[in-house]
Amino acid sequence: MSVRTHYRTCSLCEAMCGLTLEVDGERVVAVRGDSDDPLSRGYMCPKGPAIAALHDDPDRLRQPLRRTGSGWATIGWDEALEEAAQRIHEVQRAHGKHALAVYLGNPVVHNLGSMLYGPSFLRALGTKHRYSATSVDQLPQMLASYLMFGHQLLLAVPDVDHTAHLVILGGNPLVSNGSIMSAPDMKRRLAAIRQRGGKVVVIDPRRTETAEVADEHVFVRPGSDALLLAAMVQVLFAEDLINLGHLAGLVQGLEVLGEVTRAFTPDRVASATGIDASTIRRITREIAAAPSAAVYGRVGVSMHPFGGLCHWLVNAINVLLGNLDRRGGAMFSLPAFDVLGSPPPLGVGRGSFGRWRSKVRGLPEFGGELPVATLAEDIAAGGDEPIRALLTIAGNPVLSTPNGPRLEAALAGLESMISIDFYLNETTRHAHLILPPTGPLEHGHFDVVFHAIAVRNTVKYSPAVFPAKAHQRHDHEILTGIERGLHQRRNASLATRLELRLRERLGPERIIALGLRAGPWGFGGGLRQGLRGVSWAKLEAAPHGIDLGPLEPCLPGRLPARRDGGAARIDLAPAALVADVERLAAQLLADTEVRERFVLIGRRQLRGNNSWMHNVPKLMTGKPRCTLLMNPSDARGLGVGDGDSVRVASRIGSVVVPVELDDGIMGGVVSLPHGFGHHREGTGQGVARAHAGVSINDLTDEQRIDELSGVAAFSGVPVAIEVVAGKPV
Ligand SMILES: Nc1nc2c(c(=O)[nH]1)N[C@H]1C(S)=C(S)[C@@H](COP(=O)(O)OP(=O)(O)OC[C@H]3O[C@@H](n4cnc5c(=O)[nH]c(N)nc54)[C@H](O)[C@@H]3O)O[C@H]1N2
Ligand SMILES: Nc1nc2c(c(=O)[nH]1)N[C@H]1C(S)=C(S)[C@@H](COP(=O)(O)OP(=O)(O)OC[C@H]3O[C@@H](n4cnc5c(=O)[nH]c(N)nc54)[C@H](O)[C@@H]3O)O[C@H]1N2
Ligand code: SF4
Ligand SMILES: [Mo]
Repeated sequence: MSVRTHYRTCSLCEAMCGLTLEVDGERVVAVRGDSDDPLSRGYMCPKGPAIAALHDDPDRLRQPLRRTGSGWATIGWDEALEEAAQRIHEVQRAHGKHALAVYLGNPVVHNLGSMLYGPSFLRALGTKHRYSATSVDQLPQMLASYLMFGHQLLLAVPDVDHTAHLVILGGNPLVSNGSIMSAPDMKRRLAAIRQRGGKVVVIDPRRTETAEVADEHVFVRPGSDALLLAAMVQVLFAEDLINLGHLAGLVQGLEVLGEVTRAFTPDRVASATGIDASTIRRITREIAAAPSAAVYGRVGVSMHPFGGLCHWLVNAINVLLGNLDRRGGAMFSLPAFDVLGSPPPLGVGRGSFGRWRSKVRGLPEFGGELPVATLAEDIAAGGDEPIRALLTIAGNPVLSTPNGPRLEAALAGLESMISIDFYLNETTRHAHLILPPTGPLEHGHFDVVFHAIAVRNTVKYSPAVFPAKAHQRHDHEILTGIERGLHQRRNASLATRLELRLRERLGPERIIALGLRAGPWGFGGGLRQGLRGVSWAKLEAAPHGIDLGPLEPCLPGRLPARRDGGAARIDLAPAALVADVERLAAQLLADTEVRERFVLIGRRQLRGNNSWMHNVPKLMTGKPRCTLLMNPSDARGLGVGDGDSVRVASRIGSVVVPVELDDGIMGGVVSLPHGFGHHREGTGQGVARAHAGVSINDLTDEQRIDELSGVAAFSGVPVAIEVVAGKPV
């Protein structure tokens, strides 16, 4: 057999690394970083080669499964799609359209077909019980963008390749490879900042891998960042450091921002944050004095009790110093397929907030979704509009959302559950029907989302490495297949059926081609790409991708017009955020009370990807990774040594886990990685089971949320720790 070479964007995380795959027949025989990829320039992480193992994994499902009395039966696609439509139809007819809940997992945003076909599919389902990984992740960041800039996807990305000063709060890009900042090879990019004479500061309860290569690391008490950021804003006002620069004519709410942060002086927040007042003043002054600077906050300040306030204040600091939309500051990408500039169905709408509320706690809808921290209680609530069925797409909420065990119990009681996923995991094992789509190498790939939040404008399409076999279906084909079944059962109008037919005929690639022509680098817009701009033909002729250059200033053009018809504005003091400051002030007062002995935070690992990819043998070699990081002085106090087992208990449950001593973690803070807990019966991932670990979300509390946004507050869950007699389990 002759070996073929394929160039491809890795779709496993946000970094979009270019991979070079050597393929022999049905097998990938070698994977290297593609040095000609304009974004990743040869970098890849250990998960890149693992894409080959995913392809070969014998545990990966390739045909639909139906639950039987004694296990699972393989069924054909026609039958499976009919059954899925029938199950959804029956539940919605009997109990109303909201009786179906949907959970969309993280890989949806990495899948071309799901991204383009998901929105219309969800509209066809018509349920307001939509949940997704957004509410255990970036929801507050999107909320801040929606309220301040007028669009949920106008997410500012640090211009790492030009900045003179980068401040990272609650992100560990050396391990996560950058998030809402697609930036492969962050180690080199951070080193370049320092080589240019710039500075990198990391603010984190743990001296992370990123902190190790930074100029300065500042410990912060988990959950206290909004106080720190408010104090930084206070310093900017008090010391007259504000310099709006080119943003001056665009900003409103400056005085209100100054007023509501006035009380949060560095001295007042020092004890609660664990950072002394002089350090807070100095790091703020340094940001203000830098020729350009970007403050960047990610999941550690997003899945946080004050996630919304954190991201508001991060944006505010960038605006107050004129660093938003300026080279070296926090900038906006301009993707060739413009998911935020295009109207639906090519693009995503500007957003919405609070149009409806969750059944029990009354938490607000955002962008058409409810916070997943409410899913289990919403199922249990019953009532007029009960949830009786669940559809999960590319998700594992039993391991990924707060209080997994409560959700697990709720799933067991559903009338119907359907999962679109190629693994039998801790969640899909509860389904009545599992519909497995093609794997990452079996469909074409174009990043619809991540080009919009990348540190450089590039564009790339990767065709399927292995064409799908007759017995396989892509995610978008599964979605349209179910939709068609629903149309038949609902006697849908001819127009509705024709619209679906058109979408089926088009396919994701043609939709991208249309979007590229209509987009900012297409006809008319992309002069630098030749007179005719970026087109599908050009993309196909450029297998490594096309470089569109560094991020460029784009305001005010990119700000959507206001709904009231007024001129576009950056709002520094949106009412919903200002109103939440009262809750922050209460946190400051509460700080004088006795503190919990320990608080729990999470961490990511280079060789893992949320709750999946623990079934790839090569990624699971070496010492067990699901350990509880603990500061040696805390360990001495408890009388535990490295490797000893402890029981960690929270309000909702307890787990037993080995301790790993780490002097890089703050005293009183312990850390567990998320996505483990593969011991549950009835899953189909043998390798993962052999490295089961425990799930951090058997400890996290679904009642602990950011009350503004409803995002799960994983940062700083109070836990008690006790030594387990005997040696490690
Ligand atoms: N305590 C704590 N909990 C967390 C986090 C944390 O830091 N701490 N992180 C949170 C974050 S940021 C996120 S994003 C969530 C992620 O959590 P989830 O949204 O549950 O997503 P994953 O764990 O990535 O689950 C992926 C599932 O998708 C399937 N899959 C992969 N690719 C495809 C595909 O192309 N199509 C389909 N149909 N299925 C596919 C895999 O087989 C796997 O079963 O976890 C969150 N949970
Ligand atoms: N290898 C790998 N890469 C991934 C993933 C993965 O599972 N594995 N997941 C992907 C996904 S879905 C996402 S969303 C991104 C996330 O990417 P990142 O946001 O970079 O996520 P983490 O690496 O979890 O870094 C979060 C940091 O926040 C810190 N932290 C915790 N609590 C607090 C707090 O209260 N305040 C502050 N200041 N810091 C706090 C933690 O110590 C940790 O260092 O990563 C993506 N990339
Ligand atoms: S960092 Fe790793 S997982 Fe992420 S895109 Fe690159 S190779 Fe893939
Ligand atoms: Mo995420």
